[in-house]
Amino acid sequence: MEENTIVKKRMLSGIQPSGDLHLGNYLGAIKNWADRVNDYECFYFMADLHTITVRQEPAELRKRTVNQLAQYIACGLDPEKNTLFLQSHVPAHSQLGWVLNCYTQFGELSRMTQFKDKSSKHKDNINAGLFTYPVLMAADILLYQPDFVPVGEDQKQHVEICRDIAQRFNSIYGDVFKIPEPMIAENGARIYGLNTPGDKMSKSIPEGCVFLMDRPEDIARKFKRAVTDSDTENCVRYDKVEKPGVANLMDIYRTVTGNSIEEIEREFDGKGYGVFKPAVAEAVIEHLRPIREEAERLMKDKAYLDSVYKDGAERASYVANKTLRKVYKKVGFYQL
Ligand code: ATP
Ligand code: LTN
Repeated sequence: MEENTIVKKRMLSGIQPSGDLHLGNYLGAIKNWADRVNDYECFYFMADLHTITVRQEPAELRKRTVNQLAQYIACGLDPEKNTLFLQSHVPAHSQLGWVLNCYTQFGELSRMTQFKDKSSKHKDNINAGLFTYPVLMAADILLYQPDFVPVGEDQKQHVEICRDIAQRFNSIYGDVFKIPEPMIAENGARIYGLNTPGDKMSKSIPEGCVFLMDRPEDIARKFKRAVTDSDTENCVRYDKVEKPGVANLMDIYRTVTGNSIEEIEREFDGKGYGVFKPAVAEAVIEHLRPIREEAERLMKDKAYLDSVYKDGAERASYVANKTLRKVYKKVGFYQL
């Protein structure tokens, strides 16, 4: 065990419990985490501190935070092999976040696309937390000294600013932080909405969004209404520019079946969308069925989920506090 901890590279990532998990989160992030569990030492957390940059209903947030853990585990993140924890249970995130705020420039935060997006969507609540969100995210990452941060493409910019902050800090105080690399999935890095092939699949457009806990009939209905393309070709061919809707369905199909694009084109040669769309729906339904069933079972076992969070917080705090102590010492905080 001790030996593995030294040899294995470390990964860390998080998802906000701000909505129900969907196929985009699963294929873009969680599935890749689960696939790598034996090769890396993994830390995964629910970023609840981040969720309040946008107003949340407290009871809902509390409920989702526990349910999301059940869904992580059901997706294959075994708590025995991964450290699964809740961000707010490890105070070091907020503590390092404050320090790093003082090593981050206003100008670089102003360039973050997520800030620009979210502040234009929530004009009545452009709070300081929304602006400094990438700094807290940098703290989340740097506390654990990971080699890789597996995220969807939309988060790449945040991992890059984290690297900049870490390099700046290291250049003043020596090698305090490991400089992490973003790890973007080859397949599934960006899953588009089923009815909006120009925009990423997102919980804010529920009709084109397949949630992990959706019932099979809802999944079937959403795929039935999926946008294919505006031409009359009716041919299953991978062309992201001319046929983004079809390419998106093919991307989904290939990630859940493991078949290559060529195999998929061959499988549906001459068959058209009328056959293709239900086949994708069926593959997704069958892929998600055991996940949903296991998550439903786990959600009823609150004592178990609490014990996972408790154990995870202890393990995470041990690693995080070590980094935080080093940072406090370096910047000159008086130690007892
Ligand atoms: P929203 O639905 O409001 O856009 P979100 O679902 O993107 O939010 P996040 O917490 O921002 O939720 O995302 C969690 C992880 O899932 C991140 O690593 C993100 O890159 C990835 N992800 C989210 N949506 C997609 C998508 N459509 N395709 C691929 N990866 C995605
Ligand atoms: N910003 C991410 C969630 C997140 C995260 C992190 C991801 C918060 N802290 C640290 C990776 C590493 C998002 O919105 N998806």
